[in-house]
Amino acid sequence: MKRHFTKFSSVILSASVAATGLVASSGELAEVMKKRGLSEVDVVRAAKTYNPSGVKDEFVVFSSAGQAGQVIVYGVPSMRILKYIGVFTPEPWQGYGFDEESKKVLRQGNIRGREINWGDTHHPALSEIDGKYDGKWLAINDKANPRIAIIDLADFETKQIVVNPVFKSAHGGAFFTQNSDYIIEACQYAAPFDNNYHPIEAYKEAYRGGVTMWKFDHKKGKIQEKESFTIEMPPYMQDLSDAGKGVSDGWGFTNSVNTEMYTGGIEVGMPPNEAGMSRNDTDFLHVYNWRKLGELAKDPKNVKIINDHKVIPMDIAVKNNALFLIPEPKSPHGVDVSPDGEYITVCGKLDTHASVFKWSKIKKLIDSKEYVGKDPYGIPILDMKKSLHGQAELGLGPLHNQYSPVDGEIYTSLYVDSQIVKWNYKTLKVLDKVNVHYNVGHLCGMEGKSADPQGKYIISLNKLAIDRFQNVGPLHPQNHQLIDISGKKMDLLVDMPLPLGEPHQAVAIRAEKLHGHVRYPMGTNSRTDSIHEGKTLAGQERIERDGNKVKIYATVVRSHINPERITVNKGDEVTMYLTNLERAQDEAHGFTIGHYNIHASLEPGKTASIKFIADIEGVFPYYCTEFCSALHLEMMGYLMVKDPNKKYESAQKMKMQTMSPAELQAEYEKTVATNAATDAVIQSVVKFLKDNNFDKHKIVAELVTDAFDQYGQIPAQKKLADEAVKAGDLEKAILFENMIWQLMVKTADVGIRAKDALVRIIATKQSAAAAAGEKAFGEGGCGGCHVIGKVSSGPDLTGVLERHGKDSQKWVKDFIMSPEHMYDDPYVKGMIDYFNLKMPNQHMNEKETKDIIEYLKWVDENANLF
Ligand code: RUQ
Ligand code: CUA
Repeated sequence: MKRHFTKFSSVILSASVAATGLVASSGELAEVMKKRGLSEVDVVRAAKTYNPSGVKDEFVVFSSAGQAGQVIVYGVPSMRILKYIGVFTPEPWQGYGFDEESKKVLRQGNIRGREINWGDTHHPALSEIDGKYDGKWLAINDKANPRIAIIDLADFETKQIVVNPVFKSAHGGAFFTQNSDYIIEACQYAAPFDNNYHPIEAYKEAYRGGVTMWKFDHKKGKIQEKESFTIEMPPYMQDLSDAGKGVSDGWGFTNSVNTEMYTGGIEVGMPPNEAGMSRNDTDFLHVYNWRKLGELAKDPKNVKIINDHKVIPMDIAVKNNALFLIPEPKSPHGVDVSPDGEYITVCGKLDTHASVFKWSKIKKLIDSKEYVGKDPYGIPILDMKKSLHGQAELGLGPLHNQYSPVDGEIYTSLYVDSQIVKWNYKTLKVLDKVNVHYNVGHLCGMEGKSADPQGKYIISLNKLAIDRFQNVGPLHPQNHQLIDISGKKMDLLVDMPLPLGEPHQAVAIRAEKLHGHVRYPMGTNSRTDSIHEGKTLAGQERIERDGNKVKIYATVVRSHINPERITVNKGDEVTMYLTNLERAQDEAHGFTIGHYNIHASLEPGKTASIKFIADIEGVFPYYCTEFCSALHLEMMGYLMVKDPNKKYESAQKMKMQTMSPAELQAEYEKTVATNAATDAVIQSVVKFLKDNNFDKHKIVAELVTDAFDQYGQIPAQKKLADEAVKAGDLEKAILFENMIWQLMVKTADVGIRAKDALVRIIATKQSAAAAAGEKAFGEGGCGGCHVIGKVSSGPDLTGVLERHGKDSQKWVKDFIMSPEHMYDDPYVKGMIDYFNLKMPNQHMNEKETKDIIEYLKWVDENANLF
């Protein structure tokens, strides 16, 4: 056991001491380039996106996952995927939709009593303060089933889903207003607000479009449904929207695509929708004063209640000068407000132009009531020309815009041309174009739609990938392409396949604005952020029965689930509360019971519950689903479901051989001795840590806290072991002593990591050669026998450069490069006898050998630390 432990710690030590700083041999780069067919430009692009292991990204992107109803999180510039967040769709890894707490969130999304288990997510939006992203909340819409979800960026979990009470679809959302007072959600396909049947012939009278203003409590991160309202609008198919900011704060802007109010009917001999809906030269940009309407909505006189929800009728909005229309080129797509709020760019989609409207001009027309007419519903229309700053001819199929910190600089996606175009919305001049692959929809700048765009990159969210990736069948992944915009010309750096649905829109935030937790306060219901009724601490585990209702209060911690045996009657309603007692970062456990369609993810401190009717009889193993520790497979138990109406015959007991009392005593003593030896190792690490003031370094101090979490559990186990000895039950005592050893190993695991971190902090800096040597030492497997600072399966190497005479370095070099020639050297012979091992030829080349010697010099300089 002792031996095993030393090995174990040496593995940790050698793995974690391996440093960065490898120096490429001369010509290696050219060789790799040649082998892989890379040009110099390729290598520069690779270098711009490559993150060495452990290095984090500058920006974090939240991308819609389209039909998957989830959110994809990835980093820029590395384009590495970090997480999928379950939102409208069950997501088993996170237990989303499989534990009771998350089911409650998912079921908030039921519509008219019906469970809906997917979503067509389009537009994620980050919460804002003064128009700048604050990294607190993420909202995303579902177009198919008009809903909005709120994700908490403290733990990246979905906390709320609201259903739009009057819309039947919703595309133009989510968009936060500049201080996150409201979230805008525009309807897409016009439909009756009530839930009744209305013939399509009554389209103009009974079908409606609109914009819902969801009131948002920024502190709590919750939509307040009762304080939200919808602005009734004509059945024009309101589309993408944006909130005004700066000078235009308080106003909202929403495009539309079917002011023709065409309703198709191929089956009755009518031209298809696509022909009738794009007949007019212009559609309408809707301009509305949501702040004023929000005030009006507080007075019951001004609202109609439909499906228990406030709707402001069009005539009320018109009477209060809060709703206007401006013609815009037909069937437009994106509308995007500039960082200062003064310019509003509408993309033509079917028109080659982008139209730049100017807020001060619009405002002037509104203030002076200068209208060119009214639409059939009585809404005043402003003159298009007088509202426009100008138009720019960009190319075919302009869709969406993003901004950069350069004054007037804007980036627009061209769907038909498959290009990103950089231009200036003030001078209306096109500056550059770059080809993308293929057919771009949205594009994502770094905080590119906030009041504080960061520039640097644009991501092109392409609808088609065609030939870009390995063929994986007719359904292709999506293609996100990263473009460097820091130079005069745009430069496409890299492709990333996204295989989870069609990510319409993505938003990016500077990584340092995100402050995710690593653990919950003990016993937290993560979906409500309150202490869970089922919170269970160590020692409180229990099974409670009330008739046919069984409640189990369980805990999980490396590496056991408590309780380990649960017996219930067939038909019982079983609720199991599970609390993860861990405090250590990333020590999540998962929980499942076979056959019962159950899964929970238990991050440190979390309490989650599962509930089921035990309606099938039998024996069902349950276990932890995260490989959390060396004894992860042993982290299990049994659910036994028996039929109370059946008689079970007990099996005939087999006669098994058992240990003699003397053997038991010997094993007990051996176990205790192993523990004492292990504890001595721990104490030596503790001494080292204390001697070197570990508490001055936050990272080290945190690791030490984690280690002592484990160590602190030992006295209780020791007490149980000693009681068992007293009661004469050595069998049981051995098991408790084994448990103590488990806790010690976990302590040592983290403790040695702490020591290692401390050594790194206080040791002299390694030269590049020494670092390369350390790497060669680690990768060459030298650490398997040689542990720095210890005699292990081979001699300790501290001082090896001194102990072979004045030409020690040469001796070491020769020995590494061809040890078999020196097996007869008397010193080597002695060592072979002592360790019963021969140093093997590890086929190190000359450079590696030299580097290792440099590393050993560094070891000697810091010998006091090992
Ligand atoms: S959009 S089709 Cu944002 Cu371009 Cu949904
Ligand atoms: Cu806990 Cu595996």
